[in-house]
Amino acid sequence: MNGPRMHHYELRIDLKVDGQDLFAHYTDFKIEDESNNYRLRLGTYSGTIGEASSGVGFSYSNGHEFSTFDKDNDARIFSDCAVTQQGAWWYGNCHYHYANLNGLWGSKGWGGLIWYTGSESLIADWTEMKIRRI
Ligand SMILES: [Ca+2]
Repeated sequence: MNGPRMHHYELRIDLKVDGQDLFAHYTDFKIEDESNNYRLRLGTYSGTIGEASSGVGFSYSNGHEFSTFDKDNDARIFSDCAVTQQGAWWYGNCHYHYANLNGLWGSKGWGGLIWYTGSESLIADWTEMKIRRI
């Protein structure tokens, strides 16, 4: 084998929504290197928060590069989603409402810690992302 040994990680996201504890789990979690703008790679979802399809929730960000206010790596040509949504994230075409856990803490609206399940938009009061080597 050439190069460093590749380890595999799983990801768990915990959220508190209106006092209720919810979670999302992904079988694989990988962030590509700087030359790939820290592109996100996610495995299969399971959990209690809900993702009706792979295009919503955090799975929406799968395959997207990481954007910050000074590094616009999103798929939207004429704006910087990290600026307009006030938080760095793996944005695509600024569909921040699918999931944005780097939104404005304490905001109860679209700019908050939002998660779209496919049928409803949840605003979290608290979130935590944890990885574990598998
Ligand atoms: Ca852009």
